[in-house]
Amino acid sequence: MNFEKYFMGKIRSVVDKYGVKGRIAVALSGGKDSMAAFHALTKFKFELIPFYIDLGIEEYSKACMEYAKKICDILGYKLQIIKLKDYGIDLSKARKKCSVCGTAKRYLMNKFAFEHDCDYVATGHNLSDALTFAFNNLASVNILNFRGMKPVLPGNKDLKMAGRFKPLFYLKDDECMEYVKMNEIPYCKEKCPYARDAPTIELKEWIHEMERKRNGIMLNFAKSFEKIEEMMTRQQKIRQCSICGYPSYGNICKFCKLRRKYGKI
Ligand code: Q46
Ligand code: ZN
Repeated sequence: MNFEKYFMGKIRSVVDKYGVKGRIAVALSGGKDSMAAFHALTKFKFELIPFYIDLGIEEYSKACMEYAKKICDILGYKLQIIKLKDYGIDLSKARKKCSVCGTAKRYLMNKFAFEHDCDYVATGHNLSDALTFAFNNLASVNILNFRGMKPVLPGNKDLKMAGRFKPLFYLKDDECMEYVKMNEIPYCKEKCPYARDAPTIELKEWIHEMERKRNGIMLNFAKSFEKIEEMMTRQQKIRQCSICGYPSYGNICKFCKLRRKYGKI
């Protein structure tokens, strides 16, 4: 089987298994994975709405946005842009930058998808990222964060919650890179200046090392984690945030708490 067929087959297996269809908001970060995901999704019969979240991180965010615009020009789409600054959040002033950034991205992706009447928001998370995230949580006894170890999570319109779709869930880092190269997809090679998460980089290397020794182990890990996620009877109730009305585990969602902290609510 040629590589393109193999790559598209992995995405199709997710689409078919979970019956993904309809309007999909595609979160572009400018990096190789989201660009690859977007490029591949254009070959399906979806209605795609690409968007970019400008995190306001110096030159890095500008460079990434240029690449996101470039791929949209190539594929004939208009890029929509959301600015974190408009919500009163300045990452340069945040102490735990990645944690604030992660909460904001999750929130804004969902909000964008919901407001644009999309069934899902698609992201570029691949198999290597998913496993690194899972092992990192295991290493910190953070079992609840297992939620998300699935390529598709259903939405809930009543809770203003769009579905989540990770088309590259069964594809490794190097496979995404190969797809990008084969299709001459432009992407931003710069790293976020706030990225300094050495332990997760080491974890990722360790996972890839295991894969070199035992081909297929990554896919098996992912399948096992997916089963555990399905079996976990985590009945943490999702409700609506009393301030913004979007999904929340508590009375007030994490994003509104952030905005409160930064004095915009
Ligand atoms: S979380 Fe942290 Fe990333 Fe946000 S602040 Fe940069 S490194 S971009 S995936
Ligand atoms: Zn809220």
